[in-house]
Amino acid sequence: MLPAVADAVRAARSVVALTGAGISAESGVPTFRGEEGLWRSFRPEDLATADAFARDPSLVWRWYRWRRQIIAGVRPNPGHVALARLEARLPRFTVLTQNVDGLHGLAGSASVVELHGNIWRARCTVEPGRIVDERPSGPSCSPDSNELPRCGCGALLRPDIVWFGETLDAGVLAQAAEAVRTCDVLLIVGTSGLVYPVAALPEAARHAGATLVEINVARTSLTVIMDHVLRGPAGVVLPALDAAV
Ligand code: BJW
Repeated sequence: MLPAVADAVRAARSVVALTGAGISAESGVPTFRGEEGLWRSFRPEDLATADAFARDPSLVWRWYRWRRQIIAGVRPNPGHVALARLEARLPRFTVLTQNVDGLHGLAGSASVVELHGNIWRARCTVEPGRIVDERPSGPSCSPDSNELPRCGCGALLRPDIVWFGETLDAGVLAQAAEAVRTCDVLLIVGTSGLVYPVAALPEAARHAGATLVEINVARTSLTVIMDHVLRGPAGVVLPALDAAV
């Protein structure tokens, strides 16, 4: 199976990697679903919706500060690095990631589209165009802080993350749709494929004639439409693929 995937990647004019929480699991970032996923201990409707933020912004910010602390302490793993290495060698390679941890960029990937935002950015609740970069340091990273971060205009800041019931940035979604429509190979790495509209991208790629490859430790809702399945941890499978291409 790996040699066939390597052949397809080598021959491709354009490759896209669609990644999810599973690629960062080996770095120590918790996934959302599954045995040890965040949604086992936290209810998404209490933390990851605009209603939850309106009800209790302190609770939501505490949760994000806790996650920022975890992410501040981790490094990209061999899976992230393998994607960056493939990008450096192939004619066109794009990472579409649902992850908000920024680890693809840290690993050296240059062409990265962050579909669900970035945990290190906050944005104004009144003027959404005002974005504040809050990289590790300062009170916004300490989970003990109850301080609510504010924009220069005085309004509350919120995490620049796409919550349930919110639409993805139209430009970002259009970029993703174009990338999958024009790719020859789509690598689908460490995602359960349950969250829309991102979960519809593999079908769009298939419709446009791409070869679909799933890299995951477990079967997912997308497995049934795959051309190839590489079962195993992304931190092992992706370096093996990089070596074989
Ligand atoms: C490994 C591994 C290793 C582990 N190696 N693999 C139908 C159509 C359109 C929309 C909807 C619809 N039905 C419902 C909706 C609404 C909703 C939705 O999709 N709900 C579903 C849950 C049913 N979607 C939305 O609300 C989206 N907006 C939208 O659709 O706007 C239009 C609209 C507006 C109003 C009403 C209706 C429509 C927005 C979704 C935003 C999602 N945001 C989140 C979290 C925000 C909080 C935060 O991060 O701080 O994004 S949800 C969460 O799930 C996070 C992730 O990016 C996303 C995807 O999760 P992912 O990455 O797949 O992780 P897991 O944990 O699910 O899976 C991990 C995988 O890794 C597993 O498969 C493991 O096996 C694997 N793995 N270790 C390889 N080492």
